[in-house]
Amino acid sequence: MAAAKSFRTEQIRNVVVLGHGGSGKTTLIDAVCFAAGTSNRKGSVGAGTALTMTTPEETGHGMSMQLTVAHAIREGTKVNLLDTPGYMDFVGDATAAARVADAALVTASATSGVEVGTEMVWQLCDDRALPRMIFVSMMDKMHANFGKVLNEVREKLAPGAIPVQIPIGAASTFKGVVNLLTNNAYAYKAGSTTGEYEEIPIPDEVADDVENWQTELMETLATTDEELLDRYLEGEEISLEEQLAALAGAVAEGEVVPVFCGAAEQSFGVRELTEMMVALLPHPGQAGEVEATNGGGDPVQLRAADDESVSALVFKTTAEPHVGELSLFRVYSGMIVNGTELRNVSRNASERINHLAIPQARERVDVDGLHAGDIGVVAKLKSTHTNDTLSAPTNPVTIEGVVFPQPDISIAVRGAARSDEDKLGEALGKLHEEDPTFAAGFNPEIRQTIARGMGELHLDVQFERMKRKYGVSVETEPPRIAYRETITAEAQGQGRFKKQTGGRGQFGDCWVRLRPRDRGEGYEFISSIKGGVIPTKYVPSVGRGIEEAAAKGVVAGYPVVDFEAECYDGSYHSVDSSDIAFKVAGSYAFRNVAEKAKPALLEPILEITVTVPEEYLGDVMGDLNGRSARVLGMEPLGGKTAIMAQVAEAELYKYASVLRSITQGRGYHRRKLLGYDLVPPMRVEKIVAEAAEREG
Ligand SMILES: Nc1nc2c(ncn2[C@@H]2O[C@H](COP(=O)(O)OP(=O)(O)OP(=O)(O)O)[C@@H](O)[C@H]2O)c(=O)[nH]1
Ligand SMILES: [Mg+2]
Repeated sequence: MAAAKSFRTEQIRNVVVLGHGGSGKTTLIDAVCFAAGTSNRKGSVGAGTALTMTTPEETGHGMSMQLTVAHAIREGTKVNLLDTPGYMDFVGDATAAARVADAALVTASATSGVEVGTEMVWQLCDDRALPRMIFVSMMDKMHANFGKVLNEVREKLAPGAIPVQIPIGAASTFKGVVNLLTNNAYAYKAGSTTGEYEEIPIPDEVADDVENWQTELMETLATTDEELLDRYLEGEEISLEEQLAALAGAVAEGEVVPVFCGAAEQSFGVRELTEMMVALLPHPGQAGEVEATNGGGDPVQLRAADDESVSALVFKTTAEPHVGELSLFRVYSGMIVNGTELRNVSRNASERINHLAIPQARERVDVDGLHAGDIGVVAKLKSTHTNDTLSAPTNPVTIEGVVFPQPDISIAVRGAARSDEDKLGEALGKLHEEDPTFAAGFNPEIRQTIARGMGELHLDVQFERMKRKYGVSVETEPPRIAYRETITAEAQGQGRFKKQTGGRGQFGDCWVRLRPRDRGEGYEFISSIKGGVIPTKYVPSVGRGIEEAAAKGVVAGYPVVDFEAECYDGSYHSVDSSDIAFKVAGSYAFRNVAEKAKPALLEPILEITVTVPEEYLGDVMGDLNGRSARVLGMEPLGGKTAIMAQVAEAELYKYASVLRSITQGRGYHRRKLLGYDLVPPMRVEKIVAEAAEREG
């Protein structure tokens, strides 16, 4: 694409588009950009051609899976639209997009209204105090009901929601809207892909509604400003400009949430929506200052103005074959021009910014410069990662990064073939680079590579990506549990090591008593050797031998913990004894005695905090019971209930997914290791059998 002119701060809007999965975000952005002429085809989600669906995984699954930035230009103002996935597994990218936007457009479908995901994204906006507007989408769908959705919005999300447009007709009779501010009615031209319309007289069927809503809207606006209120009460005319200014002010304060409607698939309503985003949402310079830390560690405020020193936050990194790595960033202060050298404080590196561009989904549109507040994209930065700050070398600052949610679903992975296994570590690292809510690492205790993500679909899609982009195929299995072993009775016995080879032999002999200790007390070695039956210098070697042997227990090969070993007798040879010989003798003693000391399996016990809305409490408790959890208590927590419980890790496989489905995605849990406890007898056999199978 040809180089675009750059956009001044006042000509920029950064709008994150959020909503429940399938509520029409991607279709809307496609239609908005096509109608604005910044996209050259009218795409569709179903055909995999929508502007902001850029990866085969997204087109394959028919849903957005990562944040994608596109822009529309209306009368010289560029509206950056950050498309986000609605499906909760991909909430990491929605969080990142909300972090760098100055306002939000929340979609709710005219048939499904406010859903779980709508409430979740509303919370994301609340966290950032984002000004927002609502688009009631899919007005053309069967059973579309604007009034019902509006009521739900007012009840569940925002009492201050108020329509600025109301629809004319619904479902198959949906044909246009009335703008309550201008008092104009528009009928869309059927078959127009760019949202063309003609002005019509206000139809009788909506006349009453128009009047009622107009009164409410005017009263709401009047109460935002005393002077406006006086004039309104005196029956004075209030101009459209004044109304828009009052509304924009109330939106910025979060007092009013204007509601719009349309049918993006037919491009109905998209032009006006774009105009209203320009008129009602703040530009970066109005969006408030952002706190950062300067080189000396002191807080500084960043202001979206060109005359400030440059700072920008990288909020997303993508890597596609043949394109390479791309970094999306938001300029928080100052202006970036092509060729600028910027400092990356966290990596202690410099980056030269060449081929500066603004993102249009998968395309990059070259620009000479980016003004304060804009969103840009550059390729092939050397050392910069997501959440790094780039700033002027003379005035380095660090902006607090996106706080990504912690991945809490784990699965073990291994390369499907030897060649996959070799490349696995690197590929997993690259996936993490692109998506901080995905992480993986080798756990030496259970000898598995564990991948963690936000949900099962999230993990599946990561493995699809890994295969497509890096040619690495994996097989998955449940993560193993890090069992331990202990002894439950006192026992004693001998460990004797004697070896005669050619010249000098090896000799060590010890008598050892093992005693159980309480949970968490660990291993202790004591010596009660008297009369030098084992020379003092060799005694610690017995202890080390026992400790090393205890790394592999006699029940199922797991580390043995919480016991005491007393070395109380033994013998030595003046020539053949050595440290190593006594170490071996110690290990023999351990193997021999542990068998007699009633060895037992221990399993990790976790303390979990499960947070759920009241209405799911019964179901969640029932499920916890089924997992033999010990409930310790309950506490109210901001409209929800937190349940504290102890439960064996083995009972928690896929718990996050189960909890999500019981609570329609609203419950979550945190876990931490509490300690170890004996495995109930009924489960021991299976664990032993599995261990034997693994050992081959
Ligand atoms: N009839 C009708 N269908 C629509 C309209 N807008 C979107 N759809 C359809 O609804 C489905 C979901 O739309 P998307 O645009 O993918 O929704 P989304 O919010 O981006 O979904 P996620 O990315 O999964 O969060 C697709 O099949 C669209 O074709 C509309 O205005 N009218
Ligand atoms: Mg989408």
